[in-house]
Amino acid sequence: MNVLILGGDGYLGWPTAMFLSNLGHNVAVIDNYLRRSLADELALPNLSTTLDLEERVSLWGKTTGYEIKAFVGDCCDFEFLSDVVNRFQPDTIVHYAEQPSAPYSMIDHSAASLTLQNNLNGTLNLIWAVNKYSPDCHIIKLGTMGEYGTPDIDIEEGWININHKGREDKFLYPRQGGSLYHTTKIQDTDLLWFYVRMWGLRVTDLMQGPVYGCFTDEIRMDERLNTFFSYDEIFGTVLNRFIVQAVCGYPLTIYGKGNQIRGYLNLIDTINCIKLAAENPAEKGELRIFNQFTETFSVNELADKVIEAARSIDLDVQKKSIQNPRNEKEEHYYNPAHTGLTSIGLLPKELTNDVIIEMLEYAIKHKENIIRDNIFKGIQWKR
Ligand code: USQ
Repeated sequence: MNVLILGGDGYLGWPTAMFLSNLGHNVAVIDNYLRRSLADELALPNLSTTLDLEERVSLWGKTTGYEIKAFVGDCCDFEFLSDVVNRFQPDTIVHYAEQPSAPYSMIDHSAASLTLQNNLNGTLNLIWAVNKYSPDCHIIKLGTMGEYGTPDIDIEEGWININHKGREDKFLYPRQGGSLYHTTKIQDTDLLWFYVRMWGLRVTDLMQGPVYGCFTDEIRMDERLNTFFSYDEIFGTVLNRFIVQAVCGYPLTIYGKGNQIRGYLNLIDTINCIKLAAENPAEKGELRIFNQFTETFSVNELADKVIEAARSIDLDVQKKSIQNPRNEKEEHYYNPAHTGLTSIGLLPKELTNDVIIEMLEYAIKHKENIIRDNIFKGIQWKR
């Protein structure tokens, strides 16, 4: 397949590009380095240095003999995106090219505006470029479990049948995002659903939970092929943050009561889910939705797992509840369905002691790069 990855320089985009390339697909990536420049502006470096896209594809070529084409440019530039879609003629487009951080979207008006404009215009441009130049192409869009929020009823896989006054119809499951970032993902889903109905596009929307991890088979080939590993309050997901906190003796930052439950998955499962979705495309005129996570944990459960694994390598780790900078429920019901991806072949990788220890060892190796002041700044979501 010709696979075009939007946001191919990111935490998930780059490992996905290598994985699909290594399977023999013809892969091209687009990125405008937004994620790197936001982190640079806020002085929030990764745990370890990462090559830029051009260096990455060059090293990938030397390591494997496979070519990944890199286009540096902005998906919000319609002419640029259309030109790449027209020239590359993708069978599948994986759309990661969004401002990916919920905390970033809550910093101030300018961050909110950037998030809204970047995420929605990029998705709109993609839809128009595909419809004009590659209408059979399968769009795989990264959504988020956070689109559903934490309702007091079971979360279905994208859709819900509603029986109202004796009549029944199927609707998108109700959405209620917990941050502006999550709200832009809801709006993405609405845009895609509108154009699926209007123009018969072929779309898979993946409702992904927080991802953890830093290794894939391809990264193991040469550590310079690594992906971002963020541990700061803005760009780090919670388990990656806890790993770094554990190795630098910073008490694990439990926000509030720590009973917030989310559906988590390993980076390896993310790239497998993309592969499975690409190999089993949605039908034309279908918006297919999968809930993309493998296990649910509360924040306290995650912290306890890190503490236990750390103890086995003689690291003494504490956890500490701090006032929650976010505006979220700290006690809630959470029972989301997630059978779609396993039904097309996903074999979930569990969060075992060994997985945590491998991440701890990676963080220990790069311990000298940890900037403790970046771990928690307490950016308030309430105004
Ligand atoms: N949390 C803590 N302590 C911390 C950091 C986070 O208790 O130091 C808590 C948060 O309050 C939240 C949970 O851990 O309840 C998860 O937080 P997170 O930062 O790992 O995840 P989130 O901000 O929701 O966003 C991440 C990704 C985003 C993706 C989303 C999936 O950055 O791109 O869409 O996970 S989900 O959360 O299911 O919406």
